[in-house]
Amino acid sequence: MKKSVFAAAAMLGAFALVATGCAGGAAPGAGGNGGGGGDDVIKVGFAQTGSESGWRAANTESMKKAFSAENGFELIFNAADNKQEAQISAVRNFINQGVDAIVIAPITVDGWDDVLKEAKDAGIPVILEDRTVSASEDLYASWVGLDFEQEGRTAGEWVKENFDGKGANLVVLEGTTGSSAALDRATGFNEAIDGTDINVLDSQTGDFTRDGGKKVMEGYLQKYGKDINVLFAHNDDMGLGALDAIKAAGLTPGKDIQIVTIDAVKDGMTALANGEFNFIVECNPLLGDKAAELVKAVVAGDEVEKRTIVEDQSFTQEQAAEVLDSRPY
Ligand code: GZL
Repeated sequence: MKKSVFAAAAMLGAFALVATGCAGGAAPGAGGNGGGGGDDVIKVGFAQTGSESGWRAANTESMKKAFSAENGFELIFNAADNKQEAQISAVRNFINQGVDAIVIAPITVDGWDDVLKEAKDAGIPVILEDRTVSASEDLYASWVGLDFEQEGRTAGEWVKENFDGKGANLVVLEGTTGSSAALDRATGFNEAIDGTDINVLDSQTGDFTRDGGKKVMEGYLQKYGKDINVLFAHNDDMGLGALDAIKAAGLTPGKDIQIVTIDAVKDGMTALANGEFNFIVECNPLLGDKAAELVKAVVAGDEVEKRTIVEDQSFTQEQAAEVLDSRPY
């Protein structure tokens, strides 16, 4: 696609709930050196984290569906196997290919300043989806994602409501170390249980994977056994891996050890409906349409909101049973 030179303009940051337009100008770095098929096709490089969880599979499907040829895109997709260096080099490749825009689901918050500056210098706008970065906001055009801190807070409020005053022992399966999802969920959760008598026995990363959750839970069970009353897993997949370990230890998940997780993917909601999980906070992975809308607007030099938060909800066992068959992912 040919690009006109966009007037450089600072983006006015604005916090938006479910995407509302606000003042702004051409995105940082807009007006790159072009690329892609015909005049109107937008060539986009998408740097995905990898394929670590059911949530990631649903997010990838949503992104590929939105950035389709029929929607006017040529998509170059890269999954970085949850490795930050591989993801950064994928972004560098997109820059070298002269794409029209780059979308990133950043594995961790840090390490992005240099490559984002390279994209800006090349005149290629960057949109973040899902997780966030610590780099300056003027290095990317917009971000669409979820309120991870609120997700953690909602999970913590459920634990407080059900376990405060009982001297309960809790263990935590953390998400990928250094990811905004893990950092912010921990912040929200810890704020919610602060001041209660809930005792956090241990907190280690399972890297958002089922295998990671199973291995860490096996260690917890060897160390603490029946003393564990509650498990908070930063995502469904680690909770699902922990189920195997809990059953192998002769305990009943959902009863001997109550489990609260975040995501609300199909397998997690099934475990909730059948009583193995006790509460799930949703984290909506269907971000593709909004990300595609932002890319089209930014490449056209239109105004875009700096941040778009997609709404989440939460589910009890009864609610999961009611909605399970109608869930979109
Ligand atoms: C959250 C996302 C997290 C999910 C995990 O938006 O980044 O990464 O909670 C996924 O399931 O692996």
